[in-house]
Amino acid sequence: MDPAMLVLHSSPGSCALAPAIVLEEIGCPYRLAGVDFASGQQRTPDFLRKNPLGRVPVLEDDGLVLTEASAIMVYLARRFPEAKLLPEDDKGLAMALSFNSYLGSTVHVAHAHGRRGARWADEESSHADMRRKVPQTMRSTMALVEEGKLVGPWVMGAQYTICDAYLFTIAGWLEGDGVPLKELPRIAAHFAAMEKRPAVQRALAAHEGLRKAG
Ligand SMILES: N[C@@H](CCC(=O)N[C@@H](CS)C(=O)NCC(=O)O)C(=O)O
Repeated sequence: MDPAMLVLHSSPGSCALAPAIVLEEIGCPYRLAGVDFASGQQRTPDFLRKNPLGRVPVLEDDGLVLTEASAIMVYLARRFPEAKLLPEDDKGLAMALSFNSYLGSTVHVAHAHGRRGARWADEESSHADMRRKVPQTMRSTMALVEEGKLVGPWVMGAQYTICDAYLFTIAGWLEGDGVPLKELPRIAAHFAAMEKRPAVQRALAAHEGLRKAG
């Protein structure tokens, strides 16, 4: 393998789909390295050296080991500016970063309360309480996206950006979190438009390949 080749560590169904979509949109060569959650590969010493939190995504690029989906997407968009995946003006850039920060720090955390309650509490009764709350918090946090943050047709308006990859990834969790996508028609339309993009189809197929291999 070319040592300079980008490597994205990912797991099917995870937020690492978003940077995988960004890589596919850019069209640069990269390797998708599967992390098998079922066997606890994210907690092996080898993986913990890359991310001590034991989480995907992790991007490796020529000595750089980068965690956090939002940062990885910004890094990729700036490393490959010709793909035009970030607004160039200050206000547009700030709005894009604001949107992705909201998804990462608020919506993703609401989702994680469903399956990863042990991050925040020890008692099973606390985990059960957190799980019950997920449909409500996912609905209310995504309602803000539906009602204003998503400009349309893409998140930032006419320009397709890294925000679209992230929104698609998180919108894909809604049904499993007890929120029918049809209740959020603008997000549903965005989701359908994303599904038509060849880059999105390639990223999904690559993750399906990881699922079959795992
Ligand atoms: N804030 C991190 C969250 C990463 C995260 O929670 N990843 C999940 C998958 S979506 C994970 O690796 N979970 C494995 C575990 O908790 O064991 C980011 O945005 O990258």
